Amino acid sequence: MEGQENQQKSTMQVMGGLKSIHDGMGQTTRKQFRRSFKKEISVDDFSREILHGSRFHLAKAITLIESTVAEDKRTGQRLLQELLPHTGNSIRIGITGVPGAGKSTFIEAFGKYLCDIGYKVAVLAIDPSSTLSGGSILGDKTRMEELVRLDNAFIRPSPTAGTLGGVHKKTRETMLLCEAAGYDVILIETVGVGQSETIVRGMVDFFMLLVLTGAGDELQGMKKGIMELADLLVVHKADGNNVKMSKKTAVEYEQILHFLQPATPGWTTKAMPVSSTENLGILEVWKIICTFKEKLNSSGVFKERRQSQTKDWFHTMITDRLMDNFYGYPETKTQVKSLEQEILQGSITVSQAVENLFPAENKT
Ligand SMILES: Nc1nc2c(ncn2[C@@H]2O[C@H](COP(=O)(O)OP(=O)(O)O)[C@@H](O)[C@H]2O)c(=O)[nH]1
Ligand SMILES: [Mg+2]
Repeated sequence: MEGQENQQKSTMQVMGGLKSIHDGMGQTTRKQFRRSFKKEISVDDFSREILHGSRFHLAKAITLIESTVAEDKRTGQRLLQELLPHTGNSIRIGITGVPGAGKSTFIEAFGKYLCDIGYKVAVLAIDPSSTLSGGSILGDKTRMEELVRLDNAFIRPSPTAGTLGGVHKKTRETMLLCEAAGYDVILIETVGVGQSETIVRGMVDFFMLLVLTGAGDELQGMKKGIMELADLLVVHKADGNNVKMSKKTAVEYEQILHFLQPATPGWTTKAMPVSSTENLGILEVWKIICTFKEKLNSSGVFKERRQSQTKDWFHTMITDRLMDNFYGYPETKTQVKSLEQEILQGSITVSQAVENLFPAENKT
C-alpha cells in the first residue's frame, strides 16, 4: 500500500517536473507533449529507461538536474539517488586548452574512434564564457557534426545557468547520469581560462592539455600552473608544415615536465604530437589512457582520487549552500554594502561588522 502511494507520489513528481520543463512551450505543443506522456511515468520507470540507455530520458533527466525550479530539482535528485548504484563505471577525461587549440575537433576525432571500437561516449562542456557569448556552443555543434549523429554518442553543451560553481555541480551530476545510461567514456571540454580547469581536474580521472607550437614565452610561462594539472600534453595540429615543429615542441615540453610536480602520483606526464584533422596520434592517446587506468587501478590511486573528489564535492556543496543561505536575501546584500562603507570610513572594525551580520549568534 505504502509502496503504491510512493509510486503515485513519484509519478506526480515526474509529471510535475516535465510540466515545468515545458512551460515555455506554446499551448498546442504542450498539449501534444502531454498527450505523448499520458502514459504515466514514475521515477522508477524513468530510471529504468535511462539504465536501458534511452538518450531521450537521459536528456530529460539532465534538464531536471539543471532546472532552477524547486520541484524539478527534487525530482532530478530522486532520480539521481535511484541511479547512484549504477554510476562510476566510466573513465572520466577532462580536455582543456586555449580557445582555438582544437579541443572540439579533437573530441570529434577521438569520440568517433572510441565509438568505432565499440564504446559509448558522452561529451559534456564546461565553458562559462559560452553563456556570455553563446558562440562556442554553436561552433561545437558544427565541429562535432559526425559524432553527434552516432548512436553511441551523447553530446551535451554547457548548462546555461549562472556561476562556475553552479555549472560545476550540474556537470558532475550530469556525468553520473551518463554513467548510469551506460556511457564508458565521459569527455569534458573546458576552456583554458580562469578557474574552470581546476574545477574539471577535480572531477575527472585523466586530464589533458592541448597546446600549440609557436606560442610565445609569455604564454608558455602562463601554462605552468595548468601543466601541473595535466596527465598528458597534446601538441595539437601536428600536420602539414607543422609536423616537424610539433615533434620538437613535444620534446621541449617533456623536458619542462621533468621539472614539474606530476599531476597524478605514480604517473609521468608525457607530451605527444597529435593531429585530429589527419587522425594522427588518436589511437596512441587512447592507449596512454588505458595504461594510465591500469597502472592507477593496481596502485589504488584511481579509487583514492575518486573518493577524495567526492569528499571535496560534498564540502564545496556545503560552502555553496551556506553562501546561498547568507547572500540569498536582498536585505543581507544591502546590509553588507553599507557595512562595507562604514569599514572604509573607519567607523567600524571588520570584526564588529561581521558580528553585526550574525546577531543571532551573539545571543548564545
Ligand atoms: N591543421 C589542423 N587544424 C585543426 C586541428 N584541430 C582543429 N583545427 C582547427 O582549429 C580551429 C579551432 O578548432 P576548435 O576545435 O573549435 O577549437 P576549440 O576552441 O579548442 O574547441 C578550427 O578551425 C579547426 O579546424 C588539427 O588537428 N589540425
Ligand atoms: Mg570548443
